[in-house]
Amino acid sequence: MIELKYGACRAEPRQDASMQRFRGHRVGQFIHWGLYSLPAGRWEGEDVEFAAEFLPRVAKIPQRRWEALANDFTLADFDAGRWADTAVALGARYMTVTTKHHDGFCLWPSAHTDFHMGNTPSGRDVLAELVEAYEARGIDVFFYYSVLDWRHPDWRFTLENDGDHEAFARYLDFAMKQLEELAERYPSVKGFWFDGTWDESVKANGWWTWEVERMLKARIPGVVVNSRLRADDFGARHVDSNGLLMGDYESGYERRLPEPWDHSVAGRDWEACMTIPQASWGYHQGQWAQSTLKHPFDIVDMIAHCTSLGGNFLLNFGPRGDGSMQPAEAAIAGKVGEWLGVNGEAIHGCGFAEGWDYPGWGYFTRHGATGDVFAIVTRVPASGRIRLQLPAGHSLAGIRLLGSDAYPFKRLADTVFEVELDTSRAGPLVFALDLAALDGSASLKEPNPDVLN
Ligand code: H76
Repeated sequence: MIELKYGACRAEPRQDASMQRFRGHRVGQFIHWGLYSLPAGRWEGEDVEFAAEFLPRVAKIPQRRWEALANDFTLADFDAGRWADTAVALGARYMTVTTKHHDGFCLWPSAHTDFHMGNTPSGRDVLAELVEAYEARGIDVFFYYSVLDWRHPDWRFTLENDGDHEAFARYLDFAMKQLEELAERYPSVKGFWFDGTWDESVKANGWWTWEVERMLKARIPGVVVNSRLRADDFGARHVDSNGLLMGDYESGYERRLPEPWDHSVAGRDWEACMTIPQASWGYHQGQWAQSTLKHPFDIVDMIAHCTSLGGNFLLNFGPRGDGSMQPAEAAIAGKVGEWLGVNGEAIHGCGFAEGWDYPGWGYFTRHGATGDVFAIVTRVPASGRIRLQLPAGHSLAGIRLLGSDAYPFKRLADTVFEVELDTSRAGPLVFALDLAALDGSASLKEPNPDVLN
């Protein structure tokens, strides 16, 4: 073990009530909303085919013109309750909102900058409105905060000289004050999702990331912090120089998921975040983004995929500049939520099913260590049938199709069963397995010689 001052705070996953609550959520709603939602990927009549929230950098927009967008941020059609309703429709249990993205614009009236929602025509504290609306519906609220800040004069990507060090020290002080302010103004926040921490400047200041985690945890009991915040004494990120996870859960899965057979990820808490279009987090009005929206059942597949490996799935929404949700995204939320309404018992509160091999046709999930096991069928085999290969010592007493009733199945061997799928039903089928102990010859599973290498 290397001696670290600013490494991981613990070796094992947190087991306190706040962490268990977060872990049980499994489905969250991510929201990217800021000045970039107004131009929505188009500048001077041209679509800029890149993530909409990067528009000021990619289109090299002069700072004054970007800031002038604040005058048009009138909230003509913003209603926090309607956003929260889409989260309810989705079946989300938590919501993570961009309090400040890379352009530095803040959704709350920060005392530490003028560049915030309080200085737009409405002057409203939309963050307070969101916290209230979501919590009123029983949905936990998390804050996204970008440490990277393109606007702040003291931000540095690298630290080349004394001037850079001094400036960046002032920047870190500013960001710390903003975070203290968020914790103080919105004490019911359940966690923080840090971004923009990959630059050399932040990596050279691991102490600050450690201090942020400590400060937030001192002020907000139970608060949950993502690994992306953190760097250690040597600039190692997410995982410290001793291989221990920093923060409370691994947040590196962005627009990608672990391989479904990679059971090694199940030993940690983690979360994947995902866009609905191919590659924009902020609302992008162009065909480039709008032609790539994911099918709701492919999103369901990803939710099941994450749950089966003990991870949460954070699905992003990009509301429009006037404050309204994109109708297409709201419709997708409704479709995913319809599926969760029937099948949510295989997702919420569920996780990795120890001892169950990845089945190829979908995923196994389990409620707790000993609760129900579910088979979620996201890829119907050409035969229209799936094989259920049970761990050694188990037998199958029955199966139940969620949203329906007991379902027929066939025994092929002691621990192998076959199910002919009803392919007339829309969306992935889920079976709850009624397991029984295998009598007598409870066999040890033999190693497969083909995979011994
Ligand atoms: C790069 C980058 C950022 N990280 C994602 C979660 C979005 O916020 C994107 O802009």
